[in-house]
Amino acid sequence: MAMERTYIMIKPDGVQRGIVGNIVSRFETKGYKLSAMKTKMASKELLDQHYKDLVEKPFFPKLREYMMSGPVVCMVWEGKEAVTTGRKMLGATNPLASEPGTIRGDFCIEVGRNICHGSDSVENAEREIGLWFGEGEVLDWDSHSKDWIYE
Ligand code: DAT
Ligand code: MG
Repeated sequence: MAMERTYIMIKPDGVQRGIVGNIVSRFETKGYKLSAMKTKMASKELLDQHYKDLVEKPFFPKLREYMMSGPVVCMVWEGKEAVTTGRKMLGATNPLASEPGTIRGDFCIEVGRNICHGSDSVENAEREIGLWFGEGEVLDWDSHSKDWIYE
């Protein structure tokens, strides 16, 4: 079975508003495996790399300022189709277009305060995990639930 890892990050508004537990709980109860988690203050350089395709956009300075305004929670979740499913669980980039039941659909209103990030491809997930986590921080472990989650 092809297992994937995705990089999920709770942005400063998600941390400030106390939504960390709810977001972690959704991925946990879905059946995904937590491979890494930590709090961090994002640096300008790290954000420029993370959002490398967006640095020329007019909204980028505000996005960077928002992302540096407080701690973020960095996580790696692992499981079958974790990247695509993680994006579905987050909802659309613009929270007003996100379906109820998704994280953005349930908890936020504006695109500039959309509380979470999720990798959009397996390739980008690997790149982002490498940016936000150091050697040895992402763990490979066996979940005792795996035979109850996967056939
Ligand atoms: P996503 O976070 O859904 O992958 P993205 O990678 O296109 O979306 O953009 C990264 C973040 O940048 C997004 O979560 C919020 C912000 N952003 C995107 N488009 C924007 C816009 N038109 N105006 C303001 N902020 C925007
Ligand atoms: Mg993106």
